[in-house]
Amino acid sequence: MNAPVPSYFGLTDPIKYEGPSSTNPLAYHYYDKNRIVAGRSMEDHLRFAVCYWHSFSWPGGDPFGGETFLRPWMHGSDPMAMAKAKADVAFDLFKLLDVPFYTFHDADVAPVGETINEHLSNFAAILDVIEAKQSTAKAKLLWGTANLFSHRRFMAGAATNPDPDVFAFSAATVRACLEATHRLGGQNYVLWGGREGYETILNTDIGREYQQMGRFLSMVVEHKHKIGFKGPILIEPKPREPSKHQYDYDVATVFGFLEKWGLTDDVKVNIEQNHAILAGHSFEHEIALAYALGIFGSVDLNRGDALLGWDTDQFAMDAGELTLVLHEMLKHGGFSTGGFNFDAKIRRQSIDPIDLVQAHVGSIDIAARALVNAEKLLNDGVLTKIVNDRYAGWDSAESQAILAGKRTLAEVADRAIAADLSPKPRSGRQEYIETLVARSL
Ligand code: XLS
Ligand code: NI
Ligand code: NI
Repeated sequence: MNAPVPSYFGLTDPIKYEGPSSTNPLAYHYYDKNRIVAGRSMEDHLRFAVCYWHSFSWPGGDPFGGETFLRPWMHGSDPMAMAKAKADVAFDLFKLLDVPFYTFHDADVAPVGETINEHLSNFAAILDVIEAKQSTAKAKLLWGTANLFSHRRFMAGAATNPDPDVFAFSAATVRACLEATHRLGGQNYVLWGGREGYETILNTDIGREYQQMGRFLSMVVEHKHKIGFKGPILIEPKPREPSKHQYDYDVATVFGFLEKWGLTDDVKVNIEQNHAILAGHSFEHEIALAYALGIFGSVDLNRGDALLGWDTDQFAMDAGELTLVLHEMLKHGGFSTGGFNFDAKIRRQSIDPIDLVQAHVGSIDIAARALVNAEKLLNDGVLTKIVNDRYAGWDSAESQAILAGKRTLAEVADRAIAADLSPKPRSGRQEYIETLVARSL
């Protein structure tokens, strides 16, 4: 399979905005990229990225059956030619969707090598191809990352592997991917902990593994400064799958780890909806907490299935959930270097080329609609007022003195006793607030 396949999707013109009354399923009904919402264009707010792995490298398999998609670029005898054909299709989709960004792992774009030198030379060759394509494309790199989990050498982890040779192999891979990201002008660099975790305590020394992981991350940050890469390193929390105990469980866990290693200035989080719910949290909880802790970075936009306990990575289509997420984001000014990356895969029965286009168009549209809803909620100010009123007591001079460390426990206690306090419970008004949100959708 050598020939490029620019017409794979059967479309030539980029998807256009046609407005809410359009009946064209392949048009944007809400995503009007130049429309200004809360002071920024929709395109600049939402910063959509198409991911390489699910969209171009995943064949549609599940534990019971193999590929269903039969992508032409995944069949052939020359892996380099196949990688080039894949890049043609990928940049074709970026253009059709008219998105500003894309994302990849080394293993998505180039053939995986057996030795580190073979691996790096494959990657270097494809990097030239990608760089040339990007130079004439609108889509730029939102983030790059390394796949340190698919090959069997990583079955016991990468940085946390009991074998230091795997640690070194991983270091060589991450250095190459970080430098490639820098060369392509990528805005962030992502580390998902893949197999940084364990299956059974019977063969595991957690103390060593944490230390290895901390040192690895610190080395990545040191190298980022050395080469002058300005973007943040992003850790992507995930609680389970593939390993039973994943060390980057959720935003709170990652924050504790970053604090221990003194890395909160350089490392932020890439939050994924499906990972949030696998951790027993909501999407908006993880977003709000990351902002509160000062480590919000980027978002992998997808959704899990409420009835399935694994990472189904479906395309996000829930306007209600996205409205809450975007409301949290707008309160804090939204993305800086991050964006909404479609870490999402179409279902394995969606075998027509156009299904890949439709999935992105639908999810882009719903996120755009949610952005408008969120702006309205924010401008109405009702939710902000409810929360501000609820905490108003903490704005007093005395309360602020407590928080600033100017009062002791005894002083606060004595004041309570002197005033003979008897706090009056107040309604949380949850159903009223839920009604306001539901009516706005
Ligand atoms: C897997 C992760 C992965 C990261 C990048 O569950 O979401 O896709 O986003 O390695
Ligand atoms: Ni992800
Ligand atoms: Ni996922």
